[in-house]
Amino acid sequence: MGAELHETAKALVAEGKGILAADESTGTIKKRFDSIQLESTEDNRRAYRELLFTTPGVEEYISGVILYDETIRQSASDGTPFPKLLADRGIIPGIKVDLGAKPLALAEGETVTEGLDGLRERFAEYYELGARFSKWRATYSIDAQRPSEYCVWTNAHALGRYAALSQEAGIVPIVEPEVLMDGDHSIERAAKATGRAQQALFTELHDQRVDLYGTLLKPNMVLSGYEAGDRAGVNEVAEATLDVLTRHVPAAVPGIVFLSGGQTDEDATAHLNAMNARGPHPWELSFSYGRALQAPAIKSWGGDPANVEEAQKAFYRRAKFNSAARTGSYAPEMEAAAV
Ligand code: 5MM
Repeated sequence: MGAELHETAKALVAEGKGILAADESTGTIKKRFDSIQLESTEDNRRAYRELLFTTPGVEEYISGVILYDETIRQSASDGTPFPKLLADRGIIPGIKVDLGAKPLALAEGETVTEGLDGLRERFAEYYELGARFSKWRATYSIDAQRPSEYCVWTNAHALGRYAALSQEAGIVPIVEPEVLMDGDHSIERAAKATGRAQQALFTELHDQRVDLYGTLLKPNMVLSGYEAGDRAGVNEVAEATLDVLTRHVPAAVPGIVFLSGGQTDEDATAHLNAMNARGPHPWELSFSYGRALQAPAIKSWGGDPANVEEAQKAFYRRAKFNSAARTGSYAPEMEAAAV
């Protein structure tokens, strides 16, 4: 089983490829649809995911897709189940298994991610449905008192339990400790909090016998708070993020797949590019973007079947640019050129 996990983890960060996070829960996808004045019905959600998953040529840049519980059970309009449709194109199906970040008891303003109860049985079912990797996201806020050590360790412990169960089921875990960038904090503060969360996470993964060669890390980049006055530029972000990763992420981890966390799509690409331009690194540096891969596509689509082709082109473009960012060969001027 170890060998299979290692192969899957490596395939997810294969040269020039990254992951599409299409695991928006029902509440989150409703917010995305609200922005295009579209009702969030099951069929609209299905149609939107079909648009993404059938984008011509995107398999050149996308190694895997993170699905949501509803989506892994849905099918394309020709009746092909989504996991099969993806696997037939050489894209690995994945599944988000956490049940969301909930208020952490006795810790105002902090959260703990739920979903461990019954997880072994859910993993067995997801494996049958075709999932070969999974994801669990913990969130941490920054302010004068936060993140607390209590929040950091509670989430690290849950991430460890999740990752161990995932590997037991033959499914590669993607551990996602997301330090949120809301607030006016400095990039130094973000670096400290991000490093702290990662250090605790790798302690728990080690103690809970998780095989790092069969695990991927999905971290935030280290940025100034979104409301900070003088925000750090691309080079500073790349250097601060690399510094934190070098200090806290063991080289046994085959790949680091960043989240975009509310950055503009172009910023998310430029930051990844700047980090890879400073390579080689001990791990592959790739992407697992939700918003930064989908934002232009959802806008072009607007819920109208007549716009499917345009929307697919928009998604393809972002996938292609992020693929270029994997080798440090992206340039912002490419945005102006037709793809
Ligand atoms: C796509 O958003 C995912 C699901 O979020 P909810 O569970 O809150 O609905 C999220 O986990 C996502 O996979 C990551 O946070 C990365 O997405 P972004 O948009 O930050 O790149």
